[in-house]
Amino acid sequence: PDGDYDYDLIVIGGGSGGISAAKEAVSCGKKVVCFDFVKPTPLGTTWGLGGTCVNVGCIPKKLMHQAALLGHSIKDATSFGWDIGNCQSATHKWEKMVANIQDYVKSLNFNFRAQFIKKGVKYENAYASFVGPHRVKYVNRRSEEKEMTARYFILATGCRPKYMDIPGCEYCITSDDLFSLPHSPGKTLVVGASYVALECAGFLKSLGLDVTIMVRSILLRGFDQQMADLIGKYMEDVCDIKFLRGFIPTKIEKVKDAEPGKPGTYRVTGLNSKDNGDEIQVDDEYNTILLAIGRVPCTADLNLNAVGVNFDKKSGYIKCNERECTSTPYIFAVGDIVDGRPELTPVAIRAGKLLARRLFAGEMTLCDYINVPTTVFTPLEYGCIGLSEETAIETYGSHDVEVFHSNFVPLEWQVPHHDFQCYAKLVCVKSLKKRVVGLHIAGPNAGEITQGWTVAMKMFATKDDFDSSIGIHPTCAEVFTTMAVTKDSGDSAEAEG
Ligand code: FAD
Ligand code: NA7
Repeated sequence: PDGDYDYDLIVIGGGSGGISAAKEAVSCGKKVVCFDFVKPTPLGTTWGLGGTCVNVGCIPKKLMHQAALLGHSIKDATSFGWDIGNCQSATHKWEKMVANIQDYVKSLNFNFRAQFIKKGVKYENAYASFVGPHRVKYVNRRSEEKEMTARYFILATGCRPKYMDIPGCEYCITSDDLFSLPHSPGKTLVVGASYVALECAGFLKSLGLDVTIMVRSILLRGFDQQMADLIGKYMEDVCDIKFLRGFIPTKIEKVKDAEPGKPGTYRVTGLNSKDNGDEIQVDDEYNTILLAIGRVPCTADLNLNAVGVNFDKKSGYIKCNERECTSTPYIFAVGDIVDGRPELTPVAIRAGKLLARRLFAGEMTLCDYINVPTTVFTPLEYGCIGLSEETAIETYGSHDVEVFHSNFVPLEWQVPHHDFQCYAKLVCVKSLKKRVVGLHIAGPNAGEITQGWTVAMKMFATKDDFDSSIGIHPTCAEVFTTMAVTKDSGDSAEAEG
């Protein structure tokens, strides 16, 4: 390595951002070490190399969403002539799903370790924190402590779920426990209305469980609220998920102990903002209480004060400039811990890779955080790119924003007679030749649909560009090529056949 350091680069955190940066840095010929250590959850859950996405995020979540979709497909199949016995009473085996998904996750953990070996990244399964300039100490599972130095540092320690300070919180689980839970969660109360809360509630209900969501205020804060409400309506009306709106939990009591292979039973007391502040029992009992009330950046235990890295003491987020640099010139940060960045795996991967190339390959390209697409994998998927309608109006003024929209019922829903109206809209700015600044769709396969349009949005496509693109018939995605009705017109947004 350059100078008197042990390594050119120390990466703290072996998740989406850290692994990407470490691999790219060794490709540039540098000597690199990556620390990854998972502190167990209060329940004792822990996992292997790869971070949140692989172990307790995107991957197991999407696979459980797939398990849920298959359940619905089994039911639809009969309308298309399949005779699959008494499918209406098809039951789901949680244990089998979890075992197979966890086998796959373990294969990914193994692959990450194999890639590190092949590429020459040194992997340390140890918890790292700063002891002084350019120097960390690291502690492994056996509590052995060592120190190491490097020229540069990349922090990519990610976030972990928040817990609540209420009596009985110790009985709750989070998404960190759910995906490897050894038994079915049973009757479940999901607390929170973030995308994590709604996705988990969605697949649990579709797998046949009794599910209630406790919502403090609105669904999907930060997302387009018209779309959020539509997703909620589908979950409530079509999936039959119960919503307790305006509630927060205040107390959880154990009614019955968990037994091997079976969850316990807990009574939840909640406070309803509409009930004059009186505490009320929200339901008799739940087997599982899943907290999904937000996530906290893992920065508090890095001893950042020892190296002068500024971070928000309350939220834990680190402020970085456009080059991913912290307030200390040789320390950088990527991924979920960076203030104001979309908390998504592909964003962390791209930021880590570009940062390594700027540090070690003389490149200049910055990570572009504009028009990042995302999808919420609720039973009815919601995909979006760019601005919500609210943010577009805040940014450009309502006089300059035109929204084109369309309801549609997917062709594949017609034969089994699902009559829920899916919905898509394009948020355009009139003074920019109707540039599309927001694209939103709630419908089947929204994730797959949304990805492709990202290229168009990156190229500043206008409504005319969408109109002159030819659709693929019969698909849901073609809705974006035929949108003729504006919200302002007040005309029906129902698609014509
Ligand atoms: P992480 O992947 O969290 O990795 C950080 C790693 O650092 C962890 O392994 C951690 O244990 C380790 N670590 C922390 N501190 C230390 C230390 N001091 N020393 C050593 N190691 C340390 N994103 C999507 O794009 N699509 C999705 O569908 C999606 N679904 C999600 C579903 C859920 C339930 C959750 C929770 C997240 C989801 N995400 C999704 C978000 C995505 O997982 C994160 O944005 C991404 O993992 C962030 O990567 P990261 O590198 O910042 O951190
Ligand atoms: P968010 O987006 O931080 O949302 C947290 C959710 O949990 C939200 O619905 C909150 O309701 C709710 N919440 C928070 N505290 C409580 C308490 N004490 N009681 C009840 N409900 C509560 O969630 P994530 O961290 O999962 O999302 C991470 C990022 O991914 C986020 O930046 C998104 O942009 C994408 P509220 O709306 O505040 O009333």
